[in-house]
Amino acid sequence: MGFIHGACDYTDAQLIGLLGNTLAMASQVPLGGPTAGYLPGHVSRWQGLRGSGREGTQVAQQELAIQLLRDRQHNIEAVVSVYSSHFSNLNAKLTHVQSAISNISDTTFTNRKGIGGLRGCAKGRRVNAKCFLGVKAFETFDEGARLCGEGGGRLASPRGALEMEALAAYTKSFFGPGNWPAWIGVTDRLNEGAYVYQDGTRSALSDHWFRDPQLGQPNGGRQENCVALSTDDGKWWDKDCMRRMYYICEYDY
Ligand SMILES: [Ca+2]
Repeated sequence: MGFIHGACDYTDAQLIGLLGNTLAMASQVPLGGPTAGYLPGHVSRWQGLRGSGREGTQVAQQELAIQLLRDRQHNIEAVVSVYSSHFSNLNAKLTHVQSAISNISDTTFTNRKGIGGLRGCAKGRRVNAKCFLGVKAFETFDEGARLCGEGGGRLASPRGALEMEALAAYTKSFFGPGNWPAWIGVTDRLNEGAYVYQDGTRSALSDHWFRDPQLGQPNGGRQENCVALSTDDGKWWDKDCMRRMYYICEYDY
């Protein structure tokens, strides 16, 4: 935007220099006023000062230069005010855009959950308000969890005997024939011996571990902190989380 006053024909540096020059020249300026070209555009103001009878004095010169700086300052403040307003508007629009992106993200996650639930329940096995879906791809525990999450679900988290029985029956039919280990969403990574689901809640199941005089589970200590099912009998084994094996997702129904 342009400036209104003639004072703004000068830059700040020029005006400050002008004030210095004015003071320096004050003793040399004749009583007749500034010479032609000196303070261009402000001769009329100078002439107004002449009427006060102070022309040619140091005070008049200083007042004129100071007034020019004040005019300039006023215009700078006006410009700053306009830009502040623009920034305020931009900030409001940015907040609006961020809100829209957040809504889209929420909607996308909701859609993913919906699609995952439909797919999981169409191809997998429903029990209570969830559906289990086995995946025949070899992944680490964390990668399996991530892939289940991409579909809006999580690694299978059987809560209670009914869900555990349904999961065992489903995995036997889905992964069979044969016996495979498959990740479910239970670990004791944070606290050895304390088995929790991915949301941090404790597993209340207690009679699901594989029992054997030599190979009784869990037996891996701090080397094995993730739980896999054996797909022929649904028994739990603690395994090294970095091993790659089949995994089972669950989706909300
Ligand atoms: Ca462990």
